Amino acid sequence: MRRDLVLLVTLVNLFCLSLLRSVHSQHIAEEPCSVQILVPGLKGDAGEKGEKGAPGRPGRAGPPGEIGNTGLKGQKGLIGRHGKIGPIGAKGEKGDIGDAGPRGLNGEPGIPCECAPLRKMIGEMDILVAHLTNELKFIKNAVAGVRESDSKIYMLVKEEKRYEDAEAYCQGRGGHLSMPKDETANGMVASYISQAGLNRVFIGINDLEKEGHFAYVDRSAMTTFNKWRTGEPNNAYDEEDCAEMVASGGWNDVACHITMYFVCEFDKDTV
Ligand code: GN1
Ligand code: CA
Ligand code: CA
Repeated sequence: MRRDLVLLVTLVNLFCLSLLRSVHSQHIAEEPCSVQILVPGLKGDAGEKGEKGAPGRPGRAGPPGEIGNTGLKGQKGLIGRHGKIGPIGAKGEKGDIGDAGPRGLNGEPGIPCECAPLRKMIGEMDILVAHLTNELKFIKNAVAGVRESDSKIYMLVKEEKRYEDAEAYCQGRGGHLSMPKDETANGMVASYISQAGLNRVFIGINDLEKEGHFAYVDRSAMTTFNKWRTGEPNNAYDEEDCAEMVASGGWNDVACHITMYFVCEFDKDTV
């Protein structure tokens, strides 16, 4: 500090000296400044303790603290508002049948009648209906086409029957299963079945009365004419007592219990 003061005084003296030189050149008589050398005195006694100062300014904001622990789960919220109505769902499966409803009121009393005669009449009508149904089939077969020779009418029946039932069917209409007794008659029946696209039909020949002795179904004797296929009749399996015609016109003995279509014949005289 003291050295600073000495430096200051020296600077002031230099300043005055330069100022004097300037004034002298302008002929001014007065001295423009006087210099006093100031020297610091001795250090005084310690002063009384000052009053407490005003509070300092707030410090700078500290760095952010670490992330705290997860807080406790909050309380359950209030019930939300109703959502919008959803789209119409797919149709469900049909449910089970419901329980039977309560029993209805009793009906009006019926009209008294004698039921036995009515039941009998209904039974007779049923038989009549069955008969008419069969006749209708017969007519359909006839309309489908019959074959005629000079003396006979042949009719193919496309209903599968056993031999005896087939013969009963033909007899029921005044005829028999067809009994070809010459080449012409046999050829007519053969072409009839082959044109119908069939392979076999029952014809009216059997050895039911005596094994190995074939006769026509009307019991007329088989004379010279026959159309047995080679090796027939053979009574195969010891059970063949009836006869079929195949599409070629040949005959074969077969079991009577099998079923197949058949051909009836009717005498023109009796039809
Ligand atoms: C047939 O079933 P199978 O083939 O032994 C026929 C017999 C004939 C035989 C000729 C129901 O017997 O009548 O004699 O072929 N049986 C039937 O081979 O058509
Ligand atoms: Ca036989
Ligand atoms: Ca046979």
